[in-house]
Amino acid sequence: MNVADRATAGFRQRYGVEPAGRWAAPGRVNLIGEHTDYNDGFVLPFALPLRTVVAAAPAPGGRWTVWSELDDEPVEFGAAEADEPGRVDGWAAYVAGVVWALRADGHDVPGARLAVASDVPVGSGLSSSAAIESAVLAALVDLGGLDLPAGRWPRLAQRAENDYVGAPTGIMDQSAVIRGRAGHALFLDCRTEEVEQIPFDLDGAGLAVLVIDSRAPHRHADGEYAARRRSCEQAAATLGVTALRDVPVADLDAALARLGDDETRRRVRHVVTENQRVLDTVALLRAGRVRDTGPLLTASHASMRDDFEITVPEIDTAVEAALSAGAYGARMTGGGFGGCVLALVDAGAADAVAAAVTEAYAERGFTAPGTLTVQPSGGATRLG
Ligand code: GAF
Repeated sequence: MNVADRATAGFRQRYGVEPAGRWAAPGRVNLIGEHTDYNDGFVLPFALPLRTVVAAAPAPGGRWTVWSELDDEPVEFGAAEADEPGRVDGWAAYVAGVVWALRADGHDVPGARLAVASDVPVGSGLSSSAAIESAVLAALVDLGGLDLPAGRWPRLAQRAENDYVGAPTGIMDQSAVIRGRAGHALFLDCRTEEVEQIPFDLDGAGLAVLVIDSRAPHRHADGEYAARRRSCEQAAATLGVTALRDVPVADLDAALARLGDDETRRRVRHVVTENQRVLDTVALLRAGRVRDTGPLLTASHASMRDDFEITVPEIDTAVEAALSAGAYGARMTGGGFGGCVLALVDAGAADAVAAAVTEAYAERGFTAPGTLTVQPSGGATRLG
């Protein structure tokens, strides 16, 4: 059964009636621009064909009931729990967080019954959290007839994650998941929230993006993510700028000379050079030179490995094996400490590259990786 049918069937089975509609939001990968979003910088993600679907209908009484195929038992909460971050936890916190963010923004959120099904793997760094937040947000906006233009959705969904769930993430994932467009990568300026849809025609170039799920357990990901963010913010304060976005790559050496310790210097170097790599990648894509972006992807990986120190052995192994098997470029995508690698490969070589990574994993005794090829796909939408 496909994911939309699973959501509908779950809704019928759980609530005994038909849903009023179904809303979908995808996962994402980030082509390039890692840990730049919360530094007011640039990112270039795209939405995946893998989606989370929410079947929903209004419910009387101002309460919310959510069932997910991840869990037998539905979770029910009212305004009191939604208004106090932390009262609802686990996967349902992403749902309660959206209710909270909408209410905090002054909206009269309708009570609802929801059923959630998803093809976005949880804990693989493909933004399953942004997908559920965004699908729920789309559903509640429609069901309540709320006056909330889609341009404001990413910030609201981010607020749900930052302030209700408690993860200090940036604006990239929710933007990609909400604003993604088929056949395009989303060039986002995280300071101004301006976006440009950049054509990313893999088929036309005879290429494919292979996504490799490292299956590495997330090791201390939350604490390390927050630590990276703190160190970037402290460095910006030391340098007297609003955010590291304000350090142009031409001024990097001068900026590094003003920082007291080597670790901070490396963190700053990653962010400043990564912003430039995003701009360079966009320029190549605008010129239709998709294949030539490969070295920038690989340079981004080296920067995450050596300067930002957010990779793990499984991830580095996947990148090295993909490159040895002929990928034009490969890099970890997402927050780090596990998650996925993406590799830019000839369309006809994707299987061979996947097999080479699987073999390298077996040699090192790692759990076998997951692999799939993906196309840039559409963002959050109502299915009907
Ligand atoms: C995670 C966060 F949610 C994003 O905001 C971003 O910082 C990313 O890590 C790293 O680029 O996905």
